[in-house]
Amino acid sequence: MDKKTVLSGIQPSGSLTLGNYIGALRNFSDFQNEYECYYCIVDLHAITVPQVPKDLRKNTLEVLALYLACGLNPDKSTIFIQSHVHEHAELAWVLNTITYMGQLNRMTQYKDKSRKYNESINAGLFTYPVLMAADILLYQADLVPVGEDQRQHLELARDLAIRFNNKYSDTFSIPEPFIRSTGSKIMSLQDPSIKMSKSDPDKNAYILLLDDKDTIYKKIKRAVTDSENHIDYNDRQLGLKNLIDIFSSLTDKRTEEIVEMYQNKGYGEFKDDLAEIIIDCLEPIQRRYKELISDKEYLEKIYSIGAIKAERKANNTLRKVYKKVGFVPKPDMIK
Ligand code: AQP
Repeated sequence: MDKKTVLSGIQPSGSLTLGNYIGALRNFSDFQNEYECYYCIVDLHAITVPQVPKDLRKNTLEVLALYLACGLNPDKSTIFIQSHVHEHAELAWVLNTITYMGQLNRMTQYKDKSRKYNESINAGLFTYPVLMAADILLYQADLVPVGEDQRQHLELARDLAIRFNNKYSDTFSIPEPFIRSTGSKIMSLQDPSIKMSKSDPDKNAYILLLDDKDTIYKKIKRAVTDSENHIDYNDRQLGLKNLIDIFSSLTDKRTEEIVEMYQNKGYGEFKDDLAEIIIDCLEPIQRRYKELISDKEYLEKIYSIGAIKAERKANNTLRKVYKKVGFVPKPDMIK
């Protein structure tokens, strides 16, 4: 039987956070044995908000090294850089023509980001979810591991796949999101009403996968809690709830168990233990990352092979799409 396909990606729009790890990256390697996996670094998405070119290049390699350090195996998964596979932009164009403006207007990420970057709102930011649909549909993905914030974009990808299939005949698989019940939305450590984001201007709002021990310890100590001074998991104590979610995600302990463990103990002790748990989780990743990031030749080999493998599958889908919409096939001699 054919293996089902998994696809996911992360933007190299900064250094990766614990939110990116818990919500998405840590799940990636789980699929490698049973699925055909495609994991990309979505640099085309990253330029929908302002980027410094040399930082974008650096961050792209950093994300690649982190993918590998977090357990992605290039012999099992296809790991590539989105801009190396031109089919993404081409399929996005075709999908743009069957996407309703009203659907894009409803996207909460677009609303949030256009508030945040109000001086540089561009058409790319608006059509970002269409490009994401193209990323997914090109590989005929069945499953897409993402954080909760991407659920709405996944819905659009499903919608566009169904619309295209109905209009032109069966072409795309209909993707399902894979979103865990715990840790799918890690919140800012400074404002637990908003998501932890790598582009947050407040460095204390997030923990980076590459933060050193002292920094992690300090950021957890400074994390906003409340004055109730009683460990509990509820919507009144949102800061604490978020910290318990992080604890639970990294230890696989249920939130009730954690609350029980810290009855009659102070926030200080809880935070000390949490910082230790995060440090222990990140330590082996950071060690492996340091080796990988200094071996540029190896990284280049990985993303070159990845691009060839990804393009093979992407091109196969795009050719079908072009044929179905009525484009004249390109003669072999100019392929
Ligand atoms: N706080 C989070 N909790 C759980 N999952 C999260 N993800 C992001 N933040 C959290 C998941 O990480 C994957 C990659 O995200 P992305 O970089 O492609 O885009 P994003 O969701 O916009 O992430 P950021 O960190 O907030 O980036 P910026 O600041 O550049 O916008 C996705 O699966 C996402 O759900």
